[in-house]
Amino acid sequence: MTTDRSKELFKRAKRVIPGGVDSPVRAFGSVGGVPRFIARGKGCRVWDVDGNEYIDFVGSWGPLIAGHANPSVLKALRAAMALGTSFGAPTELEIELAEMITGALPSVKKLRFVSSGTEATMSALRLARGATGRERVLKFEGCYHGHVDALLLGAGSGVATLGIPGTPGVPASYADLTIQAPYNDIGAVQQAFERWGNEIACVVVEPLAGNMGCIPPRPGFLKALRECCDRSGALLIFDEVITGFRLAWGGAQKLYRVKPDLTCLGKIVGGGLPAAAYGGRRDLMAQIAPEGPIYQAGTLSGNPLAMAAGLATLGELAKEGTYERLGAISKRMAEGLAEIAREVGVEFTSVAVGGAFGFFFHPGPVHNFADAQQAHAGRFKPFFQSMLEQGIYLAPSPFECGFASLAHKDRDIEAALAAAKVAMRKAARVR
Ligand code: KE4
Repeated sequence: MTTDRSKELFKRAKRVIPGGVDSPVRAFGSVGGVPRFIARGKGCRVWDVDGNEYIDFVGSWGPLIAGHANPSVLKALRAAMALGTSFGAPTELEIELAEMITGALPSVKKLRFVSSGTEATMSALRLARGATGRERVLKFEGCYHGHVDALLLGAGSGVATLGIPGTPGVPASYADLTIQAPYNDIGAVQQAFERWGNEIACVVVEPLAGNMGCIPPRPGFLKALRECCDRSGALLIFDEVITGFRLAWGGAQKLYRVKPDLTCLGKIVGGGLPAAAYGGRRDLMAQIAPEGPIYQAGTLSGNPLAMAAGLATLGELAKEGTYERLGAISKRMAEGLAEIAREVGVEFTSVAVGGAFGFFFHPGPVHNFADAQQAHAGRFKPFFQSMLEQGIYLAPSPFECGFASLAHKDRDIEAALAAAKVAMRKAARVR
């Protein structure tokens, strides 16, 4: 496989864009080799600038659940573009998408569109602090909620501790207001509430963690968070930027039957264009300007092209049998990879929930970030590179998810598993 053009573009990009990429994970830092510059996509496949074809399990990190260049999405976009691209004024499209989302998620009575998941979580945090008059927030180690200062913390310590900045540029005073606990550790959460209960504005959680690999909530974990928040007057925020419309039509909150006070959405709701949203209880959303005093704004919020792409994508997902199909794809991938690992004799664990799947070179179980970090450090990279060489595009990090789409056919899954037979042997060579 030649990657000369990607190499050349990467060199050129690094002269004008930090690291040559517009988001760090795209630089292949944890897997090495040449990041592929993508020329085009169609269905579940993408082609790089050297003409190499890949079956894509990243789907732009989740949004392309209906597949690349989906005909319905393109048709909606063409119609919207013909009318203009942005007005900075209300349009009917944003009402239609808001009605569709609030119809799908009963806990979301009202919502506000923004342009990225980061904006959604940042705004939800400000709303929680403004509505409760409290300043502390509680998050979980290994959960990622976008590059929000208050949520970019350093590694946790296995118990609930006050955060330290996870990157230069975040003031210690911001991190100090954030408590971090291990995911799935309700004891640590209860200790945090015993110590800081009436200071905690909110708990923000990925109801299924997708940024430390794919780690589902343990039975009762989300319900226990709900109970801690109810007892203390803190708000429960579900960051469903990944899980929203991927795990079920009603998201993780439908699947796990726990009702948050606020929900953050992104990725799929924009159908591949920049759109995200935060929403929830009517009394909370009423506090957002101009209805209420808590300020939040955005030039391109509710952009009509993004609304059109989001509406068309959700329209595809609303069809009969969607989540059965997505679930079957993820399950086949997770089980197929595990079977291959067993045949090759490699310690491996995998999981599939709705349209998301993940795996670790780890005997399992993996319930939190500390477990995930115990995975074999040297096996993901050769596995990833071999899959890529064979035309299978996985997320270039062991701490991400695999994303199924409606465009993946059985033959695509079987091709990926055939490639995995070779890739797993490459991984097994690393002792
Ligand atoms: P954006 O600001 O990237 O649109 O969304 C931030 C975000 C918020 N919440 C969750 C649960 C997320 O997963 C994300 C972003 N996800 C990452 C990868 N898992 C996006 C890829 C990237 O950073 O380039």
